[in-house]
Amino acid sequence: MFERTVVLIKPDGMKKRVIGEIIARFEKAELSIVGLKMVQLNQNILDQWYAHHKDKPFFPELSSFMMSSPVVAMIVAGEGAIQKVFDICGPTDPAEAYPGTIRRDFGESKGKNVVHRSDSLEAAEKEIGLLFSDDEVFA
Ligand code: FUP
Repeated sequence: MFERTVVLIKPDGMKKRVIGEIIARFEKAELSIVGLKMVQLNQNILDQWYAHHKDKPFFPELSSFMMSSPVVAMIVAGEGAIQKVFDICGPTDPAEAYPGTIRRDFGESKGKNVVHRSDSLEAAEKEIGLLFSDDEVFA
């Protein structure tokens, strides 16, 4: 199924200067970038983005980290994009990820794990709505 998913390059990824490397991995997997920009996240967006984590003890730290620098936001699209992007990024904890995944190769911890990717089609559509206007989306 043709799907869209949202990837954020988090502040730790921005600092490591791996934007190009990350995009290249998606493109090499036959996925397309159909929306791309830099964004400064704020608390209002993060409250909605991480609504399912709002009561978790790590939420305040997660929020302040996500606002600590601008991030790159992109919409990655293609056949089976949700699963493909999951596989390319690896699991939340870089220590549990396979070598060759973005999180294993560049991540440091569950918090500093370089990228966000949508959990599901529903999450992707919600995230696209939070960050992109209609004229910024090209598929
Ligand atoms: P993921 O879907 O892999 O981004 O992971 P989650 O939705 O479970 O978590 C969202 C973010 O919360 C992670 F990217 C980092 C942060 N987090 C922590 O900082 N500590 C934790 O124990 C779990 C998640």
